[in-house]
Amino acid sequence: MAYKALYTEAPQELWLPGNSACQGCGSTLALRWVLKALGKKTVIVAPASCANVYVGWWPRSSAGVPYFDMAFAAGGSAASGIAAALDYLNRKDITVVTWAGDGGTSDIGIQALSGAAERGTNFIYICYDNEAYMNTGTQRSSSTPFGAWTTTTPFGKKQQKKNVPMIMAAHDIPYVATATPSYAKDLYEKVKKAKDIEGTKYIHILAPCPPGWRFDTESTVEIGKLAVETGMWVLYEIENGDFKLSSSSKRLLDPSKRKPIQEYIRLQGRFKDVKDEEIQELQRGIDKQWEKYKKLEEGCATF
Ligand SMILES: Cc1ncc(C[n+]2csc(CCOP(=O)(O)OP(=O)(O)O)c2C)c(N)n1
Ligand code: SF4
Ligand SMILES: [Mg+2]
Repeated sequence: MAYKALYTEAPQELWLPGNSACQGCGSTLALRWVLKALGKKTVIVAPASCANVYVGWWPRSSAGVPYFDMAFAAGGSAASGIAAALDYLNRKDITVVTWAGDGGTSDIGIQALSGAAERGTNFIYICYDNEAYMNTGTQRSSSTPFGAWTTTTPFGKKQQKKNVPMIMAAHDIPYVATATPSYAKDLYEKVKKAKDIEGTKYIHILAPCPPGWRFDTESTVEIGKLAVETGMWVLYEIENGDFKLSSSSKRLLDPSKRKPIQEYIRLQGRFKDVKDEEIQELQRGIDKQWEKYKKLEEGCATF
């Protein structure tokens, strides 16, 4: 029912069908909801990634809004230039969005993002996180989770996932949030909220990727749900420094309420060779994050 109301509230489709994304792409599913939340007066900057490919070529592009393919490192800086130009023209009605992958955010683009946040650039930076460099054939990024196979981690990644939303929270920007398209209403509402806030907003979206994670294309939404239900992916918002777990994650503060992470990883070929001790290490990293979130939720810690 909630979804019916959501479709009624936001019937406009600004991400068009027939695009060249893989079947079951979590990134384009998220982008569809992001554009429903933002509306037509939106400009997108997309650094090198799958997002440059699935948008297609003008005049047959799938984006119903202006969409700039950008150099890999320049997501934050190119958006800063567009935001400055719109500010000069006094066009406060247009929302500038960077739509970047995890490689373009957590690795090569982090300096431009950090600079834009430090300047207080008025834009929304959204990272769609498919946890590897998918456009170039699944190389690891600093956002790839511990234990996951990629072509550059053939025996599983040996490092834990970098926590970019927390890095952005430390920039003291007015809004940081996490999301996943499996919880579309939550995603839609967070983007809508970000639209009305002045300054730099950062949203990090977990975007399941069937070919890169090696799961069946019809399981995208289920995989995203399991990421949240097992505590692998935590949904929250940070508004002016106040940390708040979103309802689907808040009920998991008690670890006994979380599903075993095996339920999430067993559906994905990228984890098929993980050993028991590696699953324990993955779990240890997740538990450590949750301890931090618990303290933040209770107001006993700051960024
Ligand atoms: C400076 C530079 N180095 C490498 C590339 C090649 N390249 C294009 S997209 C890409 C991967 C992007 O990964 P990510 O940001 O995670 O987005 P995804 O492809 O997963 O959607 C790479 C390495 C490039 N375009 N520019
Ligand atoms: S590789 Fe993954 S993120 Fe890229 S288009 Fe395909 S499903 Fe989407
Ligand atoms: Mg990626």
